[in-house]
Amino acid sequence: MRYLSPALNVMAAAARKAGRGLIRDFGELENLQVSLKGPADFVSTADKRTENQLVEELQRVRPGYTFLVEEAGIVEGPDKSHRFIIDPIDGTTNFLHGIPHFAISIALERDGALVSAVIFNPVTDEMYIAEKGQGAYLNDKRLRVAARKKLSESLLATGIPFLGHGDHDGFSAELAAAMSVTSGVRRFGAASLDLAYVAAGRFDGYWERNLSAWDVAAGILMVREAGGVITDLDGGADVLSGRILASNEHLHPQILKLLKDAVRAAKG
Ligand code: LIP
Repeated sequence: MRYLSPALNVMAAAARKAGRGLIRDFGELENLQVSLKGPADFVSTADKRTENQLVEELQRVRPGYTFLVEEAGIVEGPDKSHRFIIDPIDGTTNFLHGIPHFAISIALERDGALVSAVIFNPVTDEMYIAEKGQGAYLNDKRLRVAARKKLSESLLATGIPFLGHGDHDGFSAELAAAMSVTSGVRRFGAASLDLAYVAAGRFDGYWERNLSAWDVAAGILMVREAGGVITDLDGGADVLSGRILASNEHLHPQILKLLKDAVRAAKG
């Protein structure tokens, strides 16, 4: 790992520490899956406990910073120029169902710009880090987005809207368009890891709507620092809006057009 700023160091250490607790909770879940009450309450407790632990840990080393976190929302600090954006368990539904694909996601903003990011999957022990201007890394390996230029050779990832969420017809049109011109579309269920996988060149592109800032903040920096392009679904800069498209510079305009045309055609 070539460069770890003091801030990134504390973020990675906090994620590793909280990850150990999540692994214990994930192990416990096996016993709860078969119980009548089910594991939902247990997971929501694990989610809150992990969030509290991360906030306490980071407040200790960076007193005064502001926080935007999934469960508690905004935790104001006197230092308004620094903000941590945290998802304690991204991929909660996977976690709940005993699927080992979830992550702790932590981003740091300075004066409104994303400057440091950590995405940690404690099950696979994959630690993704990025620092503005210093690149993105998976454990010790420098990350670079895939170089593919043709949609026909590309593997995309997305998020499927579910009960009570999102525009199901619009998404069906997008998916139909994407599956007919690419070599595949995946739905893995953790936005932060989808973005990390784009940064690592595993996925050639990823789009999703109805996300929250904590799902994507760390992943946005990861993709940028791996040389990728990330915009909202109008091609604009509002990437924390929760409607995002990440890819390389060759595929990004092609995917953007594909999705826009699909939605336009579906709306008639
Ligand atoms: C989830 C995402 C997932 C997305 C869900 C949800 P959570 O985050 O990462 O990929 O499809 O809508 O937002 O709720 O597990 O932190």
